[in-house]
Amino acid sequence: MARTPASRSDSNSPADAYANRNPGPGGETHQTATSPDQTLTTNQGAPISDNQNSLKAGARGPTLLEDFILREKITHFDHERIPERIVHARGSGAHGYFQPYESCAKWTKAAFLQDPSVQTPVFVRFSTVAGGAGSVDLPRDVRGFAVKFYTSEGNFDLVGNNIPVFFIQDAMKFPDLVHSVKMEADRAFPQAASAHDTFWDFASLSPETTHMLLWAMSDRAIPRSLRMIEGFGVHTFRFINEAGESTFVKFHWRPMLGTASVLWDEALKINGADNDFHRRDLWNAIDSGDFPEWEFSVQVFDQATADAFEFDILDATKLIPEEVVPLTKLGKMVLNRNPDNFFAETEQVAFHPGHVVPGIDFSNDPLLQGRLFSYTDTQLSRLGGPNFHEIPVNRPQCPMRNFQRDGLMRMNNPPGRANYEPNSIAPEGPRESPRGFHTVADPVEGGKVRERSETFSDHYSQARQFFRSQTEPEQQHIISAFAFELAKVAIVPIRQRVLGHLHLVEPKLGKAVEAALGMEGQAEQIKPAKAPIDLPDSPTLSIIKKAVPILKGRKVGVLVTDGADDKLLADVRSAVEAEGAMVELVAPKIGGVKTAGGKQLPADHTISGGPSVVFDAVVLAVSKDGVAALVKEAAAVEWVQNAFAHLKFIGHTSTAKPLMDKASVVPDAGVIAIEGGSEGGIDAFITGAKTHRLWEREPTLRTPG
Ligand code: HDD
Repeated sequence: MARTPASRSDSNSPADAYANRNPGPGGETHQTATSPDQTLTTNQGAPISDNQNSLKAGARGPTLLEDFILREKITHFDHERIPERIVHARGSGAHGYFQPYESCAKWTKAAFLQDPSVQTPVFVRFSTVAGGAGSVDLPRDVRGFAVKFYTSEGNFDLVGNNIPVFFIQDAMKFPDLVHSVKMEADRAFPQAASAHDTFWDFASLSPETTHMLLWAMSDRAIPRSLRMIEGFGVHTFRFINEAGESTFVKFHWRPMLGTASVLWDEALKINGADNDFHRRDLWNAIDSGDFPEWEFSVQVFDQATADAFEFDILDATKLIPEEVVPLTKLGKMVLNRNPDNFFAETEQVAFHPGHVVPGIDFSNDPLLQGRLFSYTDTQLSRLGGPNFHEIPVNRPQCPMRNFQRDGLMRMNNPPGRANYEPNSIAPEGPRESPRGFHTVADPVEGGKVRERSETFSDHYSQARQFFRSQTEPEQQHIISAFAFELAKVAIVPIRQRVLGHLHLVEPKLGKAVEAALGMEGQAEQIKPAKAPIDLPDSPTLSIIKKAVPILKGRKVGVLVTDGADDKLLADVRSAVEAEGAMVELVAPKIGGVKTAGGKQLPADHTISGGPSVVFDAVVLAVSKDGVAALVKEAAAVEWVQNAFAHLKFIGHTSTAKPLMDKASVVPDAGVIAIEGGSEGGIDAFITGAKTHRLWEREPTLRTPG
């Protein structure tokens, strides 16, 4: 499992790259070079004899317009890009499957939730929201979590996020929200950042954003790995069973590796060290057979529960605490195959909350209702026409037949005269079926109004509940995040308005952010539409409170020099790998080091190329001679300094002491001598590393701001 990045890229041999590994959902083959004849051809299939030189009038003469091979190649290249998604432009995809634990027939007739022996193929795309396609992986941002289930009764797209609530309550506000958070209109910066005037201007003038802002300023918005994020359908949906009975449902994904985040200072540095940090992590995990998994869970509730709830279940800025309606686990999703081609699959995949199947239906949530229009509309311009459902990654993997015809880029070739229905000339069909999709006959009444329901008007109570439910370190991070973002807001009254909202959420929060900004007493007085109420704490809203000790899926960086102890290195590696984690060696030179036993060990990274921010825990396995050079090396000192500042567990040899002293490492429970003795040892290091961070260290190192 512990394959090095070098060995991974070696596996991308031309033979692999050309292998026709993706026959497409319909089993059709795509043109590849797997045929015995490897001849390079044009798109029309004409063989090419020279792919290096254009056709010229004489070796030094002008290029001829006649060169159809050159023109085809350049024309195709000129059109290789399509408009990037207006939001969620940067994404990473993977294939896998979903399998239910047992039949969910009592709630839903959805075909993929009936039989525990049936695996339903899925394609998942994770994304950041605000940044462009080439932006960094670790901005402070919401993560998209979109799953396409290729069920036997059509595609079901669960187009969610890693945060269970949303910024706005009505789709009417989505363009404003997105305009405000993306690069500012005149200057085209900042890229992939909410820390600027326009976002906070909009947010502070839209009190409904408050609850989501608390989540966005929490560690949820800087995940350690896409394999460690939760996912939420956000809206209330409906399950419908065979009897036509409807229940409300909220969808949840829970990562089997636990939910985990990085620290903000670490996120900033990771973006510099490896701006593909999440994309690479997901790809490498799947490539090495360490398949990420999530449990699919639901909160199912009836009308009586909905009526008793303090908030409106149609309001996407509210969640239902797990303590109120517990989660029921329905099954597991495993991602076990990387895309063959990023563009064909991850870029062209078209999700849509309106892609539902019999057994699943919508609620009247006005945000969801607006989304039902937006997603098809955006694919029309993004993918160029109405036939995007024929692109292999979007195609259903069940029979798909109707009388829709033609249009740009039509791929299938329907035979016959019958392109209408009813018809008598094609008795073989297709025809309507009682099994077909039936919308719940939910009664509707009322005048045509442009109004926000009064039941949507409490914007602070759940934000308060979220803040109060966090541990002390998590609260400090939220305070710091607000201070960081607002410090980038140049227009002072905007800052003051935000502070006013924070006071309504929780005076402790408002005051702490004021203090961190050096703006004591400057909050604007804001009159809430509805006074907040105190709700019971919900411990499941905290990442730290529900953290489980686990090292699986993590990476331990081992700093080595010439003369490193062979046995110690081998013992560290086997202890880490026994936990399902991975070791990578960091050395002064990429050629590696010569161990005390005379063995040449290749390195995975140089010190500046593999800074400690990309690891979950570190080991300093340096020799006495080796350390003398490292203390004079700024990158090595910073490597150790950062590991300590980011609260990581540090295992070390006694010979590493000069380097730790130079890096101002103060001995604490997270600094562990791995050579053993009465305390410490590799086991103690592993036990500590499984808890990921020594939170007690943090107050000794930083104050909010
Ligand atoms: Fe959206 C993409 C999730 C509200 C309009 N959205 C998009 C993606 C995700 C979400 C994960 C990326 C899908 C992919 O990977 O291709 N969006 C959400 C969630 C929302 C939400 C969880 C609130 C609960 N979105 C929302 C609203 C609108 C849109 C209210 C418009 C009225 N979203 C879009 C879009 C996108 C999109 C513009 C851009 C690219 C795409 O659809 O395919 O149509």
